[in-house]
Amino acid sequence: MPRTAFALLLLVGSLPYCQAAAVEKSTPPAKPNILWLTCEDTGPQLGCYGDKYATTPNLDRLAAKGVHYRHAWSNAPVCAPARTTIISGMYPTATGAEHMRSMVPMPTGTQMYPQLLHAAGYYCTNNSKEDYNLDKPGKPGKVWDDSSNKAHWKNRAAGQPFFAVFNNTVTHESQVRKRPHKAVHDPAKIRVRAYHPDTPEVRQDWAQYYDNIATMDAWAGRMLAELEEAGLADDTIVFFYGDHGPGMPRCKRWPYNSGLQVPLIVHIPAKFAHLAPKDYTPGGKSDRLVSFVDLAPTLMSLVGVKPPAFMQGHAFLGPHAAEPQPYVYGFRGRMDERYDMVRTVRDRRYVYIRNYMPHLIYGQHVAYMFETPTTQVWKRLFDQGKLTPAQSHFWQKKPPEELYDLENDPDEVNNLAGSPAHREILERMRKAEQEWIARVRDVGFLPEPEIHSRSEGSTPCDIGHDDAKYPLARIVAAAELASGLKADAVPELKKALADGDSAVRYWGAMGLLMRDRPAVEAAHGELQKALADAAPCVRLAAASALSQCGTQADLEQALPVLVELAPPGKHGVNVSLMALNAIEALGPKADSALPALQKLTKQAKGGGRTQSYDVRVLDGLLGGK
Ligand SMILES: [Ca+2]
Repeated sequence: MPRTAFALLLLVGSLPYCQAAAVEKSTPPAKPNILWLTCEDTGPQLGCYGDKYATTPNLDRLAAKGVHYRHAWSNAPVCAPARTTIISGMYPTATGAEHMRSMVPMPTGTQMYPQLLHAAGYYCTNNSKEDYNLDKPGKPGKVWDDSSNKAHWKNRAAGQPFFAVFNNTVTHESQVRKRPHKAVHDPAKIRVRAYHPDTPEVRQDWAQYYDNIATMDAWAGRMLAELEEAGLADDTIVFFYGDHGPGMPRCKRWPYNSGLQVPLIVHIPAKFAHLAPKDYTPGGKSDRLVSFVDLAPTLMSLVGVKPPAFMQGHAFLGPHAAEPQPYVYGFRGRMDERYDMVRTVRDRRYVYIRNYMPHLIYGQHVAYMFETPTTQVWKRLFDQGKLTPAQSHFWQKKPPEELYDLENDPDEVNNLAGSPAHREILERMRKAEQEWIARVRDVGFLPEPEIHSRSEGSTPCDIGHDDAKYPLARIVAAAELASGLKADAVPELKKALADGDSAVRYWGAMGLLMRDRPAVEAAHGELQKALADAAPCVRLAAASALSQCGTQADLEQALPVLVELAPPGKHGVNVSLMALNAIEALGPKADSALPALQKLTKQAKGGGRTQSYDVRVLDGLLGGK
């Protein structure tokens, strides 16, 4: 060793601590560890968000040294599609993964973000909920080094940077209604939302929700202490967020702000100040609009990797941070056993909602949601006619469009879609929604069975980008026409039934169903012809229209078509589920079909991630018969 180098080594070795630190500073900064603390079903009901009723000292302390986002959205108001958005960095409406507990392959040429973190040298763990509607590519271990209830950053190799997710479940919907429970937060002091009735059940559920948040907060405190005790707090960027809005009806599962707004706190230690945005100040608030689709690109940016082009969100931290965006987006597809289709856009002040199935009430009977006392008492009071208009809204059919001013109406009960004073805002946000659909190539305009059948041998996202296989503009136009509910659209809807594309024909039949008997009578011949359509979804929509809105003779002709589509072994579980829903919508008019359905009880089991959704509808249909 040359003498000078040896001398330098001796010198460095004997430097006092502060000078050694100065030497370290001149070397490129190490990669940050990243810790995500997440929890179930939690909106921004934390002290740091101004909620004085909440007991969240640990998260408030984290927010006091970090930044919290005032307008963070989960994109989806329910677990699986929300988590699917995060893992892929893409909208599930684009990947065909929007429906609850469905399963589709990842688009060609894409990866789940932990795979990209691996490539950047990270040890990646998930403890432990996944719930992705996308197949994990490769063998076990390819996406996560460990994804289990044992997964922990402690198991990484010496010196390896880590990315670790911990998901707390104590705040889950199922725990809000768990009884017996003695409320710690005083139910008398709850702010009852304008859409909920003020009853003891509603107050108890909300109080329990806040109790669970306090328990979760203590857990977050322990997770942060563990990091501190390991001497890693200065080397670790911490995120905290909820996976979608509160586990209460009209919060969870609905793409209002009440279902999509989540708390998001980020703490960047001083060592990584260069990764923080310019306006980052300890204890600061950010007005930037961010959503789950932005998380994967933000992670890429934080570890120094340019977000890949397939990711549809925008990094909001690190060297690859994009400019703030004017809107965030939300959606709702099938929730458990019930179909629906909604798209949502918000800016800092307004929420715009487009309902593509306005003929269905908001509060369809999702069995799991009806286990919550609030849901039960709310429906009972509606049936008894004891609710105000704002409280009744949830149990009625939807308008095609909704617009809410979050500044003046935070509970979103005063629909401004018809307000002349808000016309320009409505048009601007409607345009933003339509541009988003076109930009990401939203494949949700296909009925769910066709998302799968059209993409056989490929992926829904891939075919979604192929105009020959998915003529998006024509299909969206048909859906807009159908669900816009304009009475003069009937001739166009009749024409749609003769279209070469089955999804256009489907929306044609749906549009007639949505307009009830006069439209069904006007298109009687076309609908009868559609009962023999080659596409099961078109037969289903036409049979629904004729059986629900037609004459007794129409019912007798159409009901057997629905019964034929009902066995899950015949056209797949999604067609079966749609057929069972259509039969159920007929009420007592479908009684003659019940013996045939009785035979299905042995076949129905959904299978895979759809679990027993078909069984739930069948049980409802056959209940007591
Ligand atoms: Ca959840």
